[in-house]
Amino acid sequence: MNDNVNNKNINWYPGHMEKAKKEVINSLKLVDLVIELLDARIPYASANPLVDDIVKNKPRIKLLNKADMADKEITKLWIEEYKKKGIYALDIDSISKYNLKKIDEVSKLVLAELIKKKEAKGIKAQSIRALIIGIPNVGKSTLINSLSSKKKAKVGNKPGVTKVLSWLNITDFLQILDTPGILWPKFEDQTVAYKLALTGAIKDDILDIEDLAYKGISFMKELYPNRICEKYKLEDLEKEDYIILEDIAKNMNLLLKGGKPDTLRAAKLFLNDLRNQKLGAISYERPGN
Ligand SMILES: Nc1nc2c(ncn2[C@@H]2O[C@H](COP(=O)(O)OP(=O)(O)OP(=O)(O)O)[C@@H](O)[C@H]2O)c(=O)[nH]1
Ligand SMILES: [Mg+2]
Repeated sequence: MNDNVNNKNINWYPGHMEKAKKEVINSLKLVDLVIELLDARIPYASANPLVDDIVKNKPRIKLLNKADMADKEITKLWIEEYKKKGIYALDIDSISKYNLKKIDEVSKLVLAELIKKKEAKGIKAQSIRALIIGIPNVGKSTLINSLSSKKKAKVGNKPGVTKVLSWLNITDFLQILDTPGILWPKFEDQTVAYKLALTGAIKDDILDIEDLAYKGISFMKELYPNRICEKYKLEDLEKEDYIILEDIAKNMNLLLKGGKPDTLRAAKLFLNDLRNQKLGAISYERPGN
């Protein structure tokens, strides 16, 4: 399927993702552990529904990255929820390196059985091979770089930076396979698609920026109303989202010739603010809903 926007429905599953998915499946037999990297702001929407099928029974840990951009209290709830379900999970920040030291601990817990089996056969615990899987732009390459002492993997703040799979030696004991971000062929639930787009997993070229801004406004109205009111000097949120975007344009003095509100510029400003934490740390999802 090509990049497309059809009837405003968001879908992005270019050929390179299908190819990467096949390569990941082929590489699975080479690894001991799968690291599923999620976005702490959207732990549900950033979980690729294909992963269960792809990973099957391989030992797996879930890491909630970009925890610095999410609501700390809500992230805590997510971690508790995973714990209840017997899933090994950890919230991390790959830039400040928060909690990265604990990855080792959690990996060892999940790999304990494998290590025991190897030791029983007289094989000393040798290097562990892990594969990192996640949606585009979630921070896979950044995490790998932060775990290793040198910068090794290419990173960038747009989806689709890593194009090929590559092995990276993290320490003498750990090798990690970096993979390109993978989405899935169809977003059954467009709310999931909007959350992915708002957090930067879908490239902007295929998105209707104003439409996306309406969705962002709608989330903020529901979750953090005071923050948008303060930031854009809004007094009344009991309006249609497109009117609120016009109000943002007016209050921020973004006007077209003739004085009409420049809603495209307002949408870009708002999305930038949302994505760059100018509206604070945001959790778009809570466990259980
Ligand atoms: N605030 C914050 N930003 C992060 C974190 N981890 C990564 N980033 C940023 O997210 C952007 C994407 O990082 P990459 O490491 O290139 O993401 P990726 O998952 O490898 O992306 P693809 O290769 O495109 O699939 C970069 O701008 C990083 O600086 C984090 O924990 N917190
Ligand atoms: Mg990458």
